[in-house]
Amino acid sequence: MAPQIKYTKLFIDNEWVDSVSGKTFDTYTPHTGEVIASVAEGDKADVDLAVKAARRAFHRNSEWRLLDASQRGEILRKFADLVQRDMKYISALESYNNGMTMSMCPVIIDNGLNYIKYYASLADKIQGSTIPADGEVFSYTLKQPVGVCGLILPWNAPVLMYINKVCTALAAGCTMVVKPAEQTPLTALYLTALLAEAGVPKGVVNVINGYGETAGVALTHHPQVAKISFTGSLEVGKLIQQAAGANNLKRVTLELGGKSPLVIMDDADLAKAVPTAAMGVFWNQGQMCIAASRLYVHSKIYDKFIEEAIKFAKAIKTGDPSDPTTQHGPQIDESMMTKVLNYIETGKKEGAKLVTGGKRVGTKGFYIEPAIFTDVTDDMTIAKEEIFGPVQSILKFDTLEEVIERANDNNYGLASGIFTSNINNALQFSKHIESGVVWVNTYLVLGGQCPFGGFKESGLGRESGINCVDAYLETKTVTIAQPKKF
Ligand code: TXE
Repeated sequence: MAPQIKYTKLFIDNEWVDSVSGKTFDTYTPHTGEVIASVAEGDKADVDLAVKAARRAFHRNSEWRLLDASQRGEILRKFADLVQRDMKYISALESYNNGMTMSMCPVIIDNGLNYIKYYASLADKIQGSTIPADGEVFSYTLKQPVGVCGLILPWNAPVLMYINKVCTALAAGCTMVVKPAEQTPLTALYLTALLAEAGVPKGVVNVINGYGETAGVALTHHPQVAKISFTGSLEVGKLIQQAAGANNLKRVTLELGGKSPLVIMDDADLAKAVPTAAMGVFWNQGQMCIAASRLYVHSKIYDKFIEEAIKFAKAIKTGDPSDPTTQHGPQIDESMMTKVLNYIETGKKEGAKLVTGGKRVGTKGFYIEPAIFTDVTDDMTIAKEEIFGPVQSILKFDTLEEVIERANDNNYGLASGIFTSNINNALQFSKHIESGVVWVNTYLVLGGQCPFGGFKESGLGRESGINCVDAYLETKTVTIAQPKKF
């Protein structure tokens, strides 16, 4: 049964409100492509109101600013309890609006709980330092929240993205305006209701549903927004950095795309490598910035690996994401499905061999069979560009040195992996690969404790990990004259 949709408006100053223009837009389920709700459509006027509310909540005498840091942590802990309480409902809503399978939603939201708890425990560990400055002075630093943050979310993992950005900003003591992706506003609205229930004071978290070109642009150009944290495309990431430079020099964190290489050495444990490599690119229908979308397999095991990989891909169960036995759901929308299918056509035209899958499934909803290309070469489009779909591109290599060179020859640098039973291979690869995350004999393992972000055009800054709050803080040095050093 479809989950009931409880919230569809904008959230400003802890109130659910219509947009100033009164406009709404439809949101769909990718399972059938049918409309499931109309949500209030915010634009510049609504962003202005939300930023004003967030500014008021950031005033030095506001309820939020006067809370003890440990109380911010308490609110986040309460939030975690509420997410746990409503786990089934949130999973169903995420699956309905995003198409993520019900076999995956609870796993990912459960992981999200760990992130919330981690950020909750960071709230009262934000501290400056005392400094042995030269001269007759005493110096120390204060770590202070940067101000109003604009948090712009993608559609590929809406709950986890919301948790990651909102809870870090809350731990740091910031106030914020969240813009969910236009494709997936529903879970962000529900989580915001839970934050209010957990005791977040009014104006601290505001949500404006809307399109990137209107609400997103208004946020990134707003002179009173001190920081933008964005996850999405490289193209928009560049626009955001330009907007920050052209305006008030907002602080910017960018988590962009990837074309992540996964290397299978000839000494790898294939029983582990084959399924891990497959799920590394097929999980969430390949809609992951960390997807293992360039799979380099050693020439000595190339044929055997491909045989096993095809078997694995063929056995993946595609279908209705609300069925808990489904492993592979739909792409987010028609345009993304078409984009992926076009990449598959390009792969064929450029001479790669499509050995399984790659066709649209049915005519309703946006399903694509998990696809494997072999005989892929470095110059092919499918080896260079982010596809963001269930397409495994397999390339052959002979030596570790060679594969490191080839893997690094890409503008992205988000994630990478290696399967090997030789520790020296693992160490060499980890040292020389240009990526923010490296997995050895595993893939897709993420947690709140570990910094996450990219080299090169995969982004700017890191999320999660012990220093994640730094991106939401300013450091202030205070130097006090002393009559005499003592
Ligand atoms: O991303 P957009 P799209 C990659 C992936 C995908 C491609 C396009 O390759 O195929 O991007 O996806 C908001 N100013 N990733 O079109 O447009 C938008 O409303 C401010 C990788 O969905 O970047 C949404 O909230 N904001 C990825 C968010 O940006 C703007 C996740 C992302 O949308 C804006 C998603 C603007 N000018 C896609 N234009 C990852 N890194 O995980 C759009 N937005």
